[in-house]
Amino acid sequence: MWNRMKFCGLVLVCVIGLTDQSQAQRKRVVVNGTDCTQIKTRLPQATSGVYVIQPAGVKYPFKVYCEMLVDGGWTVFQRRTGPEVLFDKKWNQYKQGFGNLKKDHWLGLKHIYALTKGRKKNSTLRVDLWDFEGGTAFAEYSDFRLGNEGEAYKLHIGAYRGNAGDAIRGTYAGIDQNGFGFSTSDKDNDGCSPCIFGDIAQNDCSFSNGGGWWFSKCGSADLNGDWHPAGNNIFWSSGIHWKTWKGPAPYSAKASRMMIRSV
Ligand SMILES: *[C@@H]1O[C@H](CO)[C@@H](O)[C@H](O)[C@H]1NC(C)=O
Ligand SMILES: *[C@@H]1O[C@H](CO)[C@@H](O)[C@H](O)[C@H]1NC(C)=O
Ligand SMILES: [Ca+2]
Repeated sequence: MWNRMKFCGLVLVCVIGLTDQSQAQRKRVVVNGTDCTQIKTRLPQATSGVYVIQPAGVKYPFKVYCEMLVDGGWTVFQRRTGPEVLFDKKWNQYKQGFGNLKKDHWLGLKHIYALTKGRKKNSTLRVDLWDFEGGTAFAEYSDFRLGNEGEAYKLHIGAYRGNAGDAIRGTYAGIDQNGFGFSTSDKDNDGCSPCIFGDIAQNDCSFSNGGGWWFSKCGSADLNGDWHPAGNNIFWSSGIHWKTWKGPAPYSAKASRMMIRSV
């Protein structure tokens, strides 16, 4: 270190050299892996919790909650369990993320994009749902990825499997959310201008359904609406809805979780 400083011609160069070095040191200490799947593969005894990850090709590390299950490490990007964290938020908050990683949160579209971008990336999306009667259901999709911000983080999913039904593709034709951009109350990509539902003309799915989502003529899935308590959780237009699982009366789930595993 002393030698380096002694031979530095310019003070500026010395300062840059030192800054670079301390950043490299900080990274070596803090980053646990490229995603939760890699952390679990490298260290099978790793337990569920908050980790720092840095996907390949992404400049900045960020924190995520890893669900370490027997079938691998899953990077959680959405969790709902109660009313504390409001999901009625605008575009920038859905982009950056909000909530508490250990509890209810949305990881952020820019982070989900970072986790799934790149030609060689192949991620599985898993949706877990809990009802108020003790039941659970899940949906899994292969080939999950998002478009970039210029494409409004449009949703791409492949084949479905599970027992919750394929609510992303919808309970009837023409409301498939696959391929649709993300909408919030201040960013409209919902395909309604307006949509006609019975005698209601609907312009803004984000406003009526609540929260941000990949709405397509609204559609059958929206896990970012308002959370409702037991006994008062049916018939709300804004809820935690997966209508291929519970319907046709809109049933708002007790809890939900969305997460990805790299293949
Ligand atoms: C993750 O990184 C933190 C901070 O460097 C470290 O304390 C922890 O042991 C790491 N966890 C694993 C599973 O590698
Ligand atoms: C991604 O992985 C799934 C499951 O292994 C496979 O079925 C699918 O064909 C893969 N897709 C691509 C584009 O490689
Ligand atoms: Ca609209």
